[in-house]
Amino acid sequence: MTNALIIIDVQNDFCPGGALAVAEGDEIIARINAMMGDFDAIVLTQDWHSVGHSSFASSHAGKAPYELINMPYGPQVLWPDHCIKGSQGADFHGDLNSSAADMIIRKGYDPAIDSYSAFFENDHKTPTGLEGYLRNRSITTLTMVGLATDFCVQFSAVDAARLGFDVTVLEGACRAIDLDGSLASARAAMQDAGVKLEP
Ligand code: VGL
Ligand code: ZN
Repeated sequence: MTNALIIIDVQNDFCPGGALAVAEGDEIIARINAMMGDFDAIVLTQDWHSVGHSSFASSHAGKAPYELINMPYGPQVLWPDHCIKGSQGADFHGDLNSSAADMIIRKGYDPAIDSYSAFFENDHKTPTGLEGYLRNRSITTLTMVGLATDFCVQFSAVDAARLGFDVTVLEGACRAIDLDGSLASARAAMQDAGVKLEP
């Protein structure tokens, strides 16, 4: 068994003070740093959007953050502008031991489509390349932590389980946005997909 720790989007914009702050988002960092030594591979993901990205409410006249719209690939929550490539908000949080990463995968760089999952864009078809990287390294077992439980962690975990990886999400090392019950539905979707939820 070869295992990887997949650390989702521990970036300034998802931490307190950031553009799309997740409550207590920074409180998971010490635990994540401390567990890095238990894995054969460390993968960090980074939400990485262009200015004017289609997931931003500011790109749609008359729309406000957290409204839902229909995109060609399905429903899309509109977000405040966040994680603009190269910006300080898109940087990893300064307390995260990001130098331990073997691989950094960026997602959401196509202006026309959002990408919550580390494996596929939100059309559920266009791959990011992470699956190939993990298979080339004979990695079968994934532990996922990071931000946000109900968006990028959920989509990444469900895709990984569907691809046949053995997936555990450590909920205590994640924090949620929790929009209109999204945390409860994310937990149910992960369990239905065969993802193990542990504290
Ligand atoms: C995320 C909303 C928009 C996440 C990324 O990392 O969960 N959520 N972009
Ligand atoms: Zn985003």
